[in-house]
Amino acid sequence: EDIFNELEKAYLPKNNSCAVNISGKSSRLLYPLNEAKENPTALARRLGILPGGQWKPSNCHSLFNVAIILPYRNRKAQLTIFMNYIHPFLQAQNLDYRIFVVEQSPGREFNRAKLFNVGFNEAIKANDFHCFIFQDIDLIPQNLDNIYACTKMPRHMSSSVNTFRYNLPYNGLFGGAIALTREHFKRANGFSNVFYGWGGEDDDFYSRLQTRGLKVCRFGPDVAQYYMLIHAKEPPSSARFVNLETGARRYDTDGISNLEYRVLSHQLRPLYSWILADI
Ligand code: NGS
Repeated sequence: EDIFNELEKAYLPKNNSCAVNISGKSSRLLYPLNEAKENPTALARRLGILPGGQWKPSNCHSLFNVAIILPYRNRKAQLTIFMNYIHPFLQAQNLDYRIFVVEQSPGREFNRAKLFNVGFNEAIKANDFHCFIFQDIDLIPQNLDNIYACTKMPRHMSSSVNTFRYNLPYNGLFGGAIALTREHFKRANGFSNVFYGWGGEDDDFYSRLQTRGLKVCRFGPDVAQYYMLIHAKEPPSSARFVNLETGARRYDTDGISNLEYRVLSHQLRPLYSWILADI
């Protein structure tokens, strides 16, 4: 299929549009390894990144206006590796982007899905983003053809991960990294807010999309390749199956529509916008 026709453009500039770098070549991005850790300010300056992790090409009009939402807690080393890698990657794709890291305050178990909802809600206050990438920081995209922009259908971006030997474990997997337009996300009422602890929230979200008539797409396994950074596996939540089974009843009432949280802190850090939320 023609990827170009599948892309949902945020802007339609009359002239001087940025090239869309879908070249068929895999990425070879090399840069000093620990710069994001040792000196994030220097890295931001070198790459021309504005405070809060914002960037756009200066010599052409980007076709895509993208918010990248990363849920976070307690994985500092991975966060710096991710930042080191992702900025040059996104810049090579000529995107107009901003990165949001949404950290969950201490207390309850991690709620990845609700942090995505918070990130979405805060991002749309900040800018008129058209496209949203929701992704885990342990996933490093390996191919520049895997464009961090939205397709006409919601897209599962990480269908080919090294830990699964670059195979898709099951057809309904919609975890890891996904791309949706603002319209798609609103139509699904975002993610469920009730999935505390590991597992199931992505399966629930996939069902939401299906129920709303939103079919998903994937690029080929050679393009959708990711390398997963190693970490200890979380014990799965015991409530996840019950939450999944009862999920359909809550699609309209549990999500963006009833989202409640408190922003405890909001900082424009050199490589990303940091939001600390009590959820
Ligand atoms: C399923 C989980 C998903 C998870 C997927 C892959 O079993 O949330 O495994 O996980 N669903 C349930 O637990 C109901 S992974 O192997 O990548 O850690 O995304």
